[in-house]
Amino acid sequence: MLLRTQNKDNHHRIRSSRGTKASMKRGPLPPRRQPGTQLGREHLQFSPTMGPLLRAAVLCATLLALATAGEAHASLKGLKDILNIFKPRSEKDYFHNAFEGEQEQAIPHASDEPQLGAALVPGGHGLLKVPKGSPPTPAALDTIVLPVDNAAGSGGAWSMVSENSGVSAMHLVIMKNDKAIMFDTVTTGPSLMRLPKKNCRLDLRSKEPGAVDCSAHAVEFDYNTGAIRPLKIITDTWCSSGGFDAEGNLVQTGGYFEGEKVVRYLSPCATCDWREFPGTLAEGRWYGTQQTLPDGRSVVIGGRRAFSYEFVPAEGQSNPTAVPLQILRDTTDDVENNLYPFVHLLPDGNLFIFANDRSVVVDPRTSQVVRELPVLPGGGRNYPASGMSALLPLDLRRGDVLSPEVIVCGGSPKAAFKLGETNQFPAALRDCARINPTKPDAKWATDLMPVGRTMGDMLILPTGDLLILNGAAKGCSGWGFARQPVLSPLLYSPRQPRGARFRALKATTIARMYHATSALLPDATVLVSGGNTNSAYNFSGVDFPTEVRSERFTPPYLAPDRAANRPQIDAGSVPADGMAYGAKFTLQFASPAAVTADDMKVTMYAPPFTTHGYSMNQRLLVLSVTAFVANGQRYTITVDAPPTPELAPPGYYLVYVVAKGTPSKAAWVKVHK
Ligand SMILES: [Cu+2]
Repeated sequence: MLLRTQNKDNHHRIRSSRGTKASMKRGPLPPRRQPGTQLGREHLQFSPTMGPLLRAAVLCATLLALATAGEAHASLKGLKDILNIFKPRSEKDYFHNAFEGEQEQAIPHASDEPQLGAALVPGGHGLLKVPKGSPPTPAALDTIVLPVDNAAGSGGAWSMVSENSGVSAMHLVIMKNDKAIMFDTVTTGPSLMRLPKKNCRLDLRSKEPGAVDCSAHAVEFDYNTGAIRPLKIITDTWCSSGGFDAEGNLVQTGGYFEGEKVVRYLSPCATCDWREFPGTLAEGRWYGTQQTLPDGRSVVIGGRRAFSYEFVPAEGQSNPTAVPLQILRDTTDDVENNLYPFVHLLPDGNLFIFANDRSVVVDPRTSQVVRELPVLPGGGRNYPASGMSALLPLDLRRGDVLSPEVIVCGGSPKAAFKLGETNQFPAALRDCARINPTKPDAKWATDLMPVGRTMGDMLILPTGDLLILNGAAKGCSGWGFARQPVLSPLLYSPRQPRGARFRALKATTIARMYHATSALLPDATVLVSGGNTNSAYNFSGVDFPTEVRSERFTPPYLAPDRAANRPQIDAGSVPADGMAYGAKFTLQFASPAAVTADDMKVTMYAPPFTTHGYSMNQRLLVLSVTAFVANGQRYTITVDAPPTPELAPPGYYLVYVVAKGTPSKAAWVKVHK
């Protein structure tokens, strides 16, 4: 049976009733709450909705804007769709956005949990067994694996970190205490991890006041042992955003419904849990992008029907207003295609902001648009078209400060989401384009990936190469809207000439499309997790079961035949007071093979917040080596720290020593004034 929805801007539409068994038995729609309803914690309040007069004004303004923008020729139906996207949200709208009918709209409660068919894992401290799956469907077997070019050496290796991470990692981040934080949403229903009985979360959307939900929707995950610690999130983190402050605390913003204006904090410690501040943001940030600024603050940009940006205020404060950002309004098409905008902090302190197929440079200090860049033709690049983007490594030895480059790869044809509604899955985009946004006459330079990819992840590796992984060759983001998972990662070497930059690496066996994530680890391997193209945790009777397995990808640079090249940082030599802007930074390392200064690179990586195929705040700097002293197999290396916080906002970075292309394990280093 095909389920359809009337609402045109529902990106989490349910395709087939097969995938929603668990949710079918959910309770009825919870009663509507009035704005400002007290929810048991004095700072948990629903956001006020716009008054009818204001709504009418916005509608008129939108019509006028569309007409003057030359879109008056749009069909009435198309216009209705667009207006719907621009309409301010109401409570009704939230529920209809997410689920099918009233039966689908309620959040599941504790009594639904046995439906997962899972017994507790003995000694698993609340972990439920992964329910039995069903045989792979034809769609599941239709995958893309590219041949590995072994002439160039190893294609890397895959291994399993955990068969059961408890939650499916829609959001993934690595903390400075060497733990991963993985989280999902409270909207997805029961996960495979339970909160301790006395520490269940208040279910804000249950019809029974005081009802609790004992599913964990976030975990702290030890990527070395697979051990899990449940974390308690109260407000909904569905399709939210995040980054770090200067002290290495996770600052996490937005989400869905009662979560949309929330700012949450999580500190890196063995007993830390979320602290949540509803009502902090001026606008709801559902599918927004967060970026750390040179002053250590975070800026949050965009989100559904949020054509603005705002700075995360000090903890406990709130924002009265946001700063309008016209490009977000201008690039909203009838299925949006401009959510989770790509944002990169440029070396001059300006922000590059890419939405749909357009980009601008904005000065966040003056809120001026400094430059409009040329359109990138070919399709949509942001959610639900979901391409990839990164700021290419800033090589301070080469003067990349003056010519920073942004890369945007893949995505989907603009109509992909609409086509998905009728079971059509167009080929994802193959092109990869680069631009230097600081140049007044900047132009996109385009290259082609071996295969098209939507919902891929793009991580910068410690060597300065990029890793492209996860995603699909057909379709786009949304529940059940993609086909042909691409199982092969690609290595992208930005310094190679066009046409020689891509190399296919060893393929995984696990499809990871919608809501999958990955993260570079301090040991220079990559954690790959998540993936759920269903509306709830669903392990059988669907083309792509919910993924709770976490894998490790070991890139070719750590192949066994390169072990002798691997430098080892002497932890005791890493300055305890971190790295000050513009100062010399010295550390020692050992190397089994003899190395010279010419063999060496020292790089520093800002650990990103990854969700929906985009790693927010990711950046890599290659530092200038100013002294190199060999003493047997031990070496002392001195580099110049980045001179300004525009190059590297304050916070904790992973510093790698790279010898002949093989990175060490990293040291966490605090970068500060
Ligand atoms: Cu999502």
